[in-house]
Amino acid sequence: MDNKLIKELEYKSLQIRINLITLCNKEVIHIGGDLSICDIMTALWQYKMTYNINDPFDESRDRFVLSKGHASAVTSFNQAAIGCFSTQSVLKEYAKDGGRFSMHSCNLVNPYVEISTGSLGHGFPVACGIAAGLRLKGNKKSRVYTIMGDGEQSEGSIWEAALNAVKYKLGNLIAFVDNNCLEADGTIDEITSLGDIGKKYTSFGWNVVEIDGNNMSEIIDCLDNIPDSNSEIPTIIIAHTIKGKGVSFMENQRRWHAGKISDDQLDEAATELNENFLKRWSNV
Ligand SMILES: Cc1ncc(C[n+]2csc(CCOP(=O)(O)OP(=O)(O)O)c2C)c(N)n1
Repeated sequence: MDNKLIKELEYKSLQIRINLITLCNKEVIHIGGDLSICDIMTALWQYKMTYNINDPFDESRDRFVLSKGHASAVTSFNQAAIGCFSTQSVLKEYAKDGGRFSMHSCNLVNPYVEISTGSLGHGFPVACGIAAGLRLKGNKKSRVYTIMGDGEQSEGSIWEAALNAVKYKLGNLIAFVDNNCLEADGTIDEITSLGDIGKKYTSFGWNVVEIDGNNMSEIIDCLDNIPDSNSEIPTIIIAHTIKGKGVSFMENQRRWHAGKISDDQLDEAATELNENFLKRWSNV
């Protein structure tokens, strides 16, 4: 693996985390689930996806559907990082009346949002529909990426869509499950135990890949090796992650599903994030 690339992407991911905690000091955001997918989102938006920042409706774009729609802030900051709008505008407008950014992304006010999500179990079926639509239109290049939560797997609509993605041979669909083992009200095992998620999707006929979703090398290796968009089998990436990843007082804590942090907590979190990045790369 190219160390320079990984360091660069980890640095970008660090910047997104700093933006997230900065916003979290001003507004209540879904910080736990934003942080768990931060590395995947950075790799998707700042490395993998084809996207035209000047035309969010460009037919040749890859599509992204945030099925776990509450992780809107990490999406907006990544879109800002590639130039869709400024980071300052996200920090300024988030959760404000008339603003483009809110706790669940809305495509009526922000054209860079493919579809509005927030009601769990809706994004993934729509992503399947978009993938089928691209096939019907003869678009052989674009892929559809979507990220679901593991708690979201308890929605029945997920499994109807999982069946149909195989039936319609949607190899242009790449789905992630953010397997952080925690929901809003408790652990996955306490609420609706999932058993082996990978085995379930395998039995449905999906191509299943398992990665550490907070390890940039593994994420890039996985994205570099996903099947061609013309292939006939949809891919699901079970990403083992940590809710609140990178800020130790938030990690694996139900309390930090959503919330706001104090000035002192912001200082503590920023110091930890910056120091860990420097420690990790100082001798490489
Ligand atoms: C249909 C529906 N039911 C309930 C909620 C409220 N809700 C928002 S986030 C969440 C927990 C989701 O857990 P998970 O999918 O594991 O995502 P994570 O919190 O790990 O990001 C719940 C229940 C919702 N948004 N939609």
